Amino acid sequence: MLSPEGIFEVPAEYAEYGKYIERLNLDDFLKFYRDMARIRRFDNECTALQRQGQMGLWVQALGQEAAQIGSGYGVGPNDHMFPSYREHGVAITHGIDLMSIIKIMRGVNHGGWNPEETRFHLYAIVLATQVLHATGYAMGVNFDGLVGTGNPDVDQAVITYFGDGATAEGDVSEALLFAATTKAPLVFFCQNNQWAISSPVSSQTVVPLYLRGEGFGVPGIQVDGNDVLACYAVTAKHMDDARNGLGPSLIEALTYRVGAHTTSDDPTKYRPADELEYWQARDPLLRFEKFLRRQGVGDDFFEEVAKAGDELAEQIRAETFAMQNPPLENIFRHVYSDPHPMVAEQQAWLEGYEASFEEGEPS
Ligand SMILES: Cc1ncc(C[n+]2csc(CCOP(=O)(O)OP(=O)(O)O)c2C)c(N)n1
Repeated sequence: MLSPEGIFEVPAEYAEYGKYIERLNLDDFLKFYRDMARIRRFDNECTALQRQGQMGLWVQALGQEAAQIGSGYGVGPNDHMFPSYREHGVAITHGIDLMSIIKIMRGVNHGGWNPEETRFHLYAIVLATQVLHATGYAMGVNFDGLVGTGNPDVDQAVITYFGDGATAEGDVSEALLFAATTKAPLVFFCQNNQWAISSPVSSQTVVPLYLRGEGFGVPGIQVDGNDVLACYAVTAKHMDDARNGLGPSLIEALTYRVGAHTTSDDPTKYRPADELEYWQARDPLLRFEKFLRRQGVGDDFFEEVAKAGDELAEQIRAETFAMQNPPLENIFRHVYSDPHPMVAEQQAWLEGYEASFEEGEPS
């Protein structure tokens, strides 16, 4: 759809998706670009902060900005999102405070946001668990009759994000089956970034991943995951279909993890350099910049975006360095909804242990 030269065209057989792009105006395009640039700047700054000891770990989304910003904007205002651990781009399209992501990676917050307020659920480190959580949630939406009423204030859909590696977990197959048999309003969004740490996608599947759902009755579509407009259109259409009662579907976004798996990984040990070069030539921001310049967008805009990125980075750094450790009792606060004697015992022990430092070395 979007060529490396920035020329945009919707093939005739995908005209129904093209309608979603026709509704967009230049302001929407600029918003997409701003957010892709913003999340990339955030990502690079967080990598630097981790290297300086401010976070235990950082998980980069470099190269996946179009898949995340495009799909994020395809999710409606009532819909719920169940991310994995790399979806910082989706998070900003729904107003999540970026500092709450840093708090998780710093280990001072167990979740960082309240799904009741944001509809963006907790990051899931245990692969594919969120896919089952999303399926259960979507089944509940169905049971509550919040699908296909035709009332846009009522109808809801659910989207879940997972990687190519996660598809090898039984959880994804179970989720596809439950979603299909209950006609759950759920979009499975697989970011196929070609690698699961050091395992290539060829070790996870021998057929394209978008076909994985067919045997379960979940139709799939493959999209250029480095094309923000295509990702937006495909997600928006499939979320509309789910909300309207047409059941689940699977989107495979073909993209590439340009950075390391996490700051604990060194991809030069297992990834061929020419593969990286191939994908860097298809960088989602560069492609979209070419598209915008064709629309007459000039240097002023790109300079403004770069300046905003510097300001964001400065703010993130200042807030991270100023971050205080939260009260110790937070660790125990959300284990159970009601008090539990074993949790109380553990809390008392930890408080005593911490207090022993004030008196000298712990015994
Ligand atoms: C159940 C489980 N098994 C193994 C791991 C260790 N692990 C963390 S990330 C990862 C690779 C995931 O790859 P993919 O699903 O493609 O997502 P990506 O990280 O590339 O976005 C593995 C094996 C885990 N977190 N959870």
